Order: sequence, then C-alpha cells, then structure tokens
Amino acid sequence: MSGISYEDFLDLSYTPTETDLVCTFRIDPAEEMSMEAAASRVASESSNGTWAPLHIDDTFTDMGATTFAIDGDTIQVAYPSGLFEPGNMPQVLSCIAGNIMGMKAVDTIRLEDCEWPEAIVEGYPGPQFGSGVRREIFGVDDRPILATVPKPKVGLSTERHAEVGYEAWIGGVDLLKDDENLTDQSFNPYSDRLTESLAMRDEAEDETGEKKSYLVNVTAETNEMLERVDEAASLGNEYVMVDVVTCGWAAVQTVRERCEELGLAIHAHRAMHAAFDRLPDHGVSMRVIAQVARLCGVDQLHTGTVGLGKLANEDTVGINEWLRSELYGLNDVLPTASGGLHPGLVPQLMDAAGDNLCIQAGGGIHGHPDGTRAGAAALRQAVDSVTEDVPIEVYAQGHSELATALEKWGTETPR
Ligand code: CAP
Ligand code: MG
Repeated sequence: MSGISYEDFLDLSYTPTETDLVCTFRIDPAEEMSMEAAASRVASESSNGTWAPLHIDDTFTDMGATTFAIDGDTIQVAYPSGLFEPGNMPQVLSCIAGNIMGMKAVDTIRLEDCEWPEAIVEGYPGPQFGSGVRREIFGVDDRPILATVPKPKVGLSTERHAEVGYEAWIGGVDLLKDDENLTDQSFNPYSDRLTESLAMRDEAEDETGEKKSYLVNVTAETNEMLERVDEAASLGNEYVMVDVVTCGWAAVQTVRERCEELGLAIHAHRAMHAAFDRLPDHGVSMRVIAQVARLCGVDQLHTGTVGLGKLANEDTVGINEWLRSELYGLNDVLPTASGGLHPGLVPQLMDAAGDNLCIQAGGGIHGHPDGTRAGAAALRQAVDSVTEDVPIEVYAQGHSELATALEKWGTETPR
C-alpha cells in the first residue's frame, strides 16, 4: 500500500510528454495558502486527487496531473492523455474546468489556454468545411462573407422576417441569420420560417445571380434539434445555427455528426460565453471555448469584433489566429465578427482581422435610414472599398447607400 496526497501533484522538474494535455491557468491562492500548495491542488482536484490523502495499491492506474511550471500567477499543468475518454468533450471539461473553478484553495482561477496533443485531437472530427464555406458554398475567396440578423430580434411575423431576409439578400449580404433569441415561438414558428425564408432565398438567388443561404437557428433539446437539422437539409439549406454554449458541447457533438451525414455547415453563436470569460481573473477564456468549438466541429464561430463593436471582447485576433493554426490536420474555423458593427467599422475590422471572415451586422443594416436593402448594400460597399483598396470616404462618393451609412454612424464604435 502506498498513498497519494494533494501536495504530490507539483513537480517543477517535470517535462510534459508529447501526449500530455498542457493547460495554462492563472490563479490567486486563498489567504494563507502558498502558490505551490494551491497549484498542486489544481492539478490534484482536476485529475485523481481530492482534499484528503488516499491509500492506493498496485492495481491503481496513475492518471495524476502535474503542475510543472509556476511563473507569477500563471501555472501550467500537464494531464496524461489517458485521463480523458476519447472524443468526450463534456468529460474533458469536467476535469480541466470542473470542481477547480469552485475550490476554496483559490480565490480566483482562470483557464487561459490549452495545448492539445494529437492523442486527444484525434478523437474529434473538427469542422467539416471551416473557412472552406466561403469557396464551397458561395464560390467566394477574395472577400469576407456577409450576414445579417433581422432586428427587432424577436416579434417579427414569419412573413415579415422572411421579407427582411429577402431585402438583405438583394441588398448584398450572403447570409440571413436568426437571432439567438428566436427558435420556434408561436409568433414565428421554425418550420414556417424555414420554408418561407428559403422561398425568398431562391428568389434572391435568381435576381442577383449570387449564392445565398440561411443561418437558421436550430438550438433546442438535442433530439428536437436533430429534427430541425433534418428539416433544414431536406428543404435545401446549406447551414444550421447552434447556440453552442447554452445547448452544451454534447449536443454540438451530436449535431456535428448529423451535419456530416447531411452535408450541412454549422454556424456557432456563443451566447453565455461571457459568463465564463468576461471576468479577467476567473472562469474559462474565450480562447479555450474557441478551441473546444473547433474540436467539436463547428464551421463558423463568433469571436468578437476586435473591440470595435458593442460587446466586450477578448483578444479576437489571437483567437482567430488559433482557429486557423495547424491542428493535426483538422480544418480551420471561419471567425464571425458581430455585435454592434456597421459599414463605417469595416475597414478597421478587416485591417485587424483580415478577409477570411464572416461579418455579421443587425442594427448596422436594419437601422440604415433608407432601410434594410440600402443597409445591406452599404455593408457590401464597405467591404468592396477595402478589397478595391479605396478609402471608404472616397468609395462612398460613388455609392449613396454607403455615404448615408457613414453620415449616420461615421466610423465610430456604437454605444
Ligand atoms: C448582433 C447580435 C449577436 C451578437 C453576439 C445581437 O446584433 O445578433 O447576437 O453579435 O455577440 O443580438 O447582439 P447587432 P458575439 O449587429 O444588432 O449588434 O458575436 O460577441 O457573440
Ligand atoms: Mg443576437
């Protein structure tokens, strides 16, 4: 018989193996708790330890994690890959972002980053299309794809919602997007909305000669969600939208499988992420949420607006770079910039975030003084000004919709 104790999970001479999952945390130890003791408890509680010393015998498989680095308030923990069930994202998060978030040994703890080894990555499908949606669905690879969410976000009748979509598609956006608050309510039922919107989509395609598609929100209980996915595919749509944090990663994994069978792309909205990532010293960073989303296989993911829009953002550029980085052959994810965007912000956005993007605007299109169609045209013109390398104010001289948008909103962040 021997034992394990929560003090034994610290070894500053340990070098992670190539199969270890390495997690970086920032921690603030509780009063009278040393950094070393708190760091050791993080590794213990998130692997095979607990608050009390334990007895073990030789039938025990050691799946203990090791805190191997401490630098100021930053610690690094290596987890053996055998600790994790292959392909089970909820189980991974129960370990690395579970009980430790509430441990009294730390006042605050934030999971900042993960380095995912091939041994774990190979259990996940990754995105089916990733940024390939631009080329494969729209035949476009020299500009961001553009999306719009009708506003008011809820309360529009089905007919009105579809008309707003039509206006926006004709004006120049590629994608109509449901708001996350809109699923299957009586004022605008899912099936009716899907059918009517796709009929409008077909008209808009005929009139513009461009490919158009619909980010229809299927978010619901998992079985219900699968039925909605099936319906979207059977009516000839190319996408579904899933609110990935609120519906949970297990559900995302199930939807991803079905979408592979049906050839549908997944647009991931991220409502509730700020409950985890907004406090700078506690929770789970958006970077890690984005990593989880890529592993589980979403094709597009909201990652913020580089701080230009209406919502607080964390390191959009760094997250976008990670989403595009090589990850044992997994496809990349197309970042979606959204939240308070309008045409005047597009040059700054593309300067910081590039053109391999989806740009999504609600108020910045439907709030245009001349309505949705003009608003959509203005957003498209703003993108054209960047791709044609003409200053936006100059481009606006020959494009009245853009000129009106600039008069209204300038190039400022909205409040
Ligand atoms: C944008 C939006 C999106 C947010 C989500 C909204 O509308 O539809 O849900 O962008 O934020 O309801 O706020 P506006 P994020 O264009 O009218 O702001 O992308 O940061 O997850
Ligand atoms: Mg919304």
